[in-house]
Amino acid sequence: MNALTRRGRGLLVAFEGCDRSGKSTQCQMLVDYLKSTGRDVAHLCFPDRTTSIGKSINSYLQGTTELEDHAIHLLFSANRWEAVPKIKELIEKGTLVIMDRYAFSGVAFTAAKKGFDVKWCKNPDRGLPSPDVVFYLDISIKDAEMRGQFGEERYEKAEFQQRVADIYKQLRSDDWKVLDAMRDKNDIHMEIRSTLLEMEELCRDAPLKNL
Ligand code: DGP
Ligand code: NA
Ligand code: NA
Repeated sequence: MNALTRRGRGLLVAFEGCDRSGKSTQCQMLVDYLKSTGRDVAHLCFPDRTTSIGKSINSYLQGTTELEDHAIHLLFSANRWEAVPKIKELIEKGTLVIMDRYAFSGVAFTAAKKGFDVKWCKNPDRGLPSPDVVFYLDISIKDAEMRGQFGEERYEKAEFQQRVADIYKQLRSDDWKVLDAMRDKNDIHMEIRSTLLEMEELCRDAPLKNL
C-alpha cells in the first residue's frame, strides 16, 4: 500500500497563479493522475459559476453586469464559503480535495485594484479551511502573454495581471510550493506529485487549519 492509499483525513490542495500560467492544466493533470490510482478525489473550481452567487460572478467577469468592487469581492468570498460544508465533509471522509483557485486569488485580484489593501481583502476569507499546500504556477506576465492573447474576461489585461503577480508574491508562505511555470509540463506535474506524497505523510494526523 503506498502513501496515497492509506487511510486518514483528505488533503486540501489549492492551485494559484495568474491567468495563462498553466494552473488549470496542472490541476487537471493531478486530478486525472489521482483518479487513475483509484484515489478518492474531488476537483473544485473557484469561482464556482454554477451556484446563484456564482452566476452573478460569471456575468460580472464577462462584463454583462457591473458591480461595486467591494461588493464583488464579498461575492467571490461568499462563493468559497458556500462550499465549506462540502469541503469539510470531503476532507473528513478522506477525499483529496483539489481546488483550481481559492482565497489567494480573492486577495490578489482585488488588492490589485486601486484603493484596496491586502489586510482588508483577507478579512472575509478569515476562517475558511486553509489548504495544506498551495501550488503556485510562477510565470512572468511577458511569458504569459506569449502563450497567446489573454482572454476577453474582465481581469485579463497584462497591466492588471502584473499587479496580481506582485500581490501573490506578498502572500507566499511556507505552505506554498512555487513552481516555474515555464518548465516542461510533465516535469512540473512530477514535482507536484512528489510534493503531494510528502504532504500527505506530514498532514495525515494534523487537523485542518483555518485561514
Ligand atoms: P478562472 O475561472 O480561473 O479563469 O477565474 C476567473 C477570473 O476571476 C480570473 O481572472 C481570476 C478571477 N478571480 C478568481 N477568484 C477571484 C476572487 O476571489 N476575487 C476576484 N476579484 N477575482 C477572482
Ligand atoms: Na480566466
Ligand atoms: Na482557469
